[in-house]
Amino acid sequence: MANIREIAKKANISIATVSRHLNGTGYVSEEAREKIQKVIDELNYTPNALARAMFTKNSKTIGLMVPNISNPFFNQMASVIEEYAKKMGYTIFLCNTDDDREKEKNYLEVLQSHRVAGIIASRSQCREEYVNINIPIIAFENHILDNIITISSDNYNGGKMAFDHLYKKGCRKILHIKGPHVFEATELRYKGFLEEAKSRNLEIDVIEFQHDFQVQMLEESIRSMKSINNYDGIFVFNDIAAATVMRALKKSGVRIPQEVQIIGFDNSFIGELLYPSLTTINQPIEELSNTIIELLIKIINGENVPIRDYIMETKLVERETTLS
Ligand code: XLF
Repeated sequence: MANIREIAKKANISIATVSRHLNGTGYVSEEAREKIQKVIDELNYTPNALARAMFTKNSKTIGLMVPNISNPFFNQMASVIEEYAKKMGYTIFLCNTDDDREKEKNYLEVLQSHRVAGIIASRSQCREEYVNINIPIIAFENHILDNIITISSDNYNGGKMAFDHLYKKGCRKILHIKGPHVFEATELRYKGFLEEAKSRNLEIDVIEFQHDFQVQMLEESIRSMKSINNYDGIFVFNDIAAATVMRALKKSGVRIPQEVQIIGFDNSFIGELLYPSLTTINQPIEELSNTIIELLIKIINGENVPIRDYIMETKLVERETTLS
């Protein structure tokens, strides 16, 4: 059987372009596509993964779509899922969607063409794109369709705990830096935080970040907040964004926690590496990840799994960015 190298040579196109075309990832011009396809037809070529999948009903592969591969929370999640999957005889096909609907749509097609056994869609930005997909799916955080299980942390309660902690530590001029409104999880954190502030009759300020973690953009947003130094307590929607906020504050000479106390959300590994170390709300990453993959494999194996929201408990982790 022909291989990629031969196809590339015969079509006079680079191996990388042929590979992008076969995997359905990245840009390939229409002209190149046509040339490659012509050679594929002539040589009767079938990509390996597909060839294997054609003999069995589907591959022993699970598609894991993460929204932001540079966020430590999703690194940790992917590692736990991969470990569990491996034990169960599956390999993971990792796709980074960048919270981009088009990218996610494209990956969905690629995963289907590779006949993956199941899909984990984290913080999905798509809905109707999933309607006719006949592959078991589990959603993390953002809901997709009524017949798809959604797993998440108790974000609402986490938001409440964050406020409660800052309040108990004496903060009265409080800012919440919330996540993009298309993230269901951070909307719930915001709601819980606001609800708790209302119950104490305290007005808080809120600003929204447009990205989960893109240092430059976060720093630009922070620079445009002239009054960031006026607060004595800040709740940031996740740990990685909190790290960027801390850096900006420290650069402008603000002392943490003496002048401003900070609380993040996730309890990803960077929290402990920061100085001062970050007080945060723990998302049970192991439990979340194990539940996601365990339920998905059950569905793949035809077991009956109740379709509902699975919500895992959050809890406060006190470190040095809040007063002891
Ligand atoms: O989607 C939310 C926002 O960022 C997710 O749980 C995270 O907290 C991960 O950092």
